[in-house]
Amino acid sequence: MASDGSMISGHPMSRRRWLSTAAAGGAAMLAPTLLQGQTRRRRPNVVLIVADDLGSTDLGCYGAADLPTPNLDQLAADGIRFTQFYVAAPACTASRASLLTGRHHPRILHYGVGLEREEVTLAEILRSEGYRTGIFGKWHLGVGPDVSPESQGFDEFLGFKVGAIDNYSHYFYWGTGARHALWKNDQRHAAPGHYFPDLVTDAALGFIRDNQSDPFFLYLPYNLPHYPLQPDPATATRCAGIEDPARRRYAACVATLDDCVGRVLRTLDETGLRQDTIIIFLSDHGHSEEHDSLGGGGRSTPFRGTKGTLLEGGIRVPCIASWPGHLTAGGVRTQPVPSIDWVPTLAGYCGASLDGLAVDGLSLSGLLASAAAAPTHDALHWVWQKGSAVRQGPWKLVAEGLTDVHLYNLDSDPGETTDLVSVHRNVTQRLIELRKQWVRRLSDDETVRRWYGG
Ligand SMILES: [Ca+2]
Repeated sequence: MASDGSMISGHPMSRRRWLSTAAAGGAAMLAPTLLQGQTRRRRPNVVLIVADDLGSTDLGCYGAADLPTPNLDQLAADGIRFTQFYVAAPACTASRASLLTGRHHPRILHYGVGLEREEVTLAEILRSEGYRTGIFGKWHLGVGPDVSPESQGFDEFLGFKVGAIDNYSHYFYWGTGARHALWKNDQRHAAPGHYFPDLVTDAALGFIRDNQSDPFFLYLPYNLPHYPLQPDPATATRCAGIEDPARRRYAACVATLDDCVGRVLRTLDETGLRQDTIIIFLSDHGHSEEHDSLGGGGRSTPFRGTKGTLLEGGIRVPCIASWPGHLTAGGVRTQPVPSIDWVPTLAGYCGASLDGLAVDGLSLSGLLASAAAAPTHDALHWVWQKGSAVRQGPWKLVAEGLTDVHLYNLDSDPGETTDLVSVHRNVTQRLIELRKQWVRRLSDDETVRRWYGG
């Protein structure tokens, strides 16, 4: 997914150079405050909560009446809910990489390794402004020391770096054998028997309490409702009445996630930090129907598609933004919004400069302030494996390779059921041309050439 390309130009300055420049700027900014002893208005905290494989409409506030999600529903009631929010890719790593950098994923991933060491994350951007940074949960942007959370701007880390673990033994099960996968900062960490969602929520609450007097960035990528489907047993009883066993297992995992988010929200209330805290919640992509998800259970109704597809059910996700006193309570935004816009938006709210960084996202501050604001981008783009998609206005082109092309009108056909290629040939050609232009611009990027083996 990407913008219309207007911001795609040039390469970012080297990471080391940007960080040293930012550090000098941050120190210059802080010095007068310290010297004059003035009380400056507190900069907002940022709490970024990511669900793992949560379906496009799988919250009560998105119409899923059978899922008990009171805390996330309340968060939406207290803030702004997006109805056309798009992640960068229908898979974990690419989606998270773009979310944390504000850049198109083909530019920033070293395939098989992780997020490029040179990329500058939101954690680095905010830390350069004096923020304390913590990640508790699933990293999944690389396992080596050069691509670990601590090398990408996080002061504190508790969690795992791979795609999925057992929630009690903390072992990774994919590949050729089981391996212990729990880390605390740069060290292996043993906590056998401790339920992982509770472990990371406890760490998050400690982080909030420890940083009450200074701004912080708390990144909470939960591993729920991702398989293995291991909900909190007590929470699961609340979903016992759901007839379909796959939906029941999935619902219990979503309810467990909602309980964890509720604990974070209560702690922000108890510490008096809620008014000073921007909370963003989103899913990393649509629900899974992979073999290990035991029949799925997630839904994207009225959309079609799942994790791994560029149909709406793969890339359109729930997203909520809350900042009491700053963002309208109970607001709804219907404009198409890409996840790359959060980095410039949050950097702006936190007073952080992006000078020298070639960020592809655009600030949502105008759109958050006004429901009538124009969309931030003229067109959105996605590329995933051999597939690609372009959205402009109501039109969406979905292609597999260069010749298998489909056109849908999302206003009249959100389920992407009626292919209009033969009816609207001009629109089809226009979107194909937009895709060509975008790929051409991306192809100038060295990382993209590596991604595609060019
Ligand atoms: Ca995922």
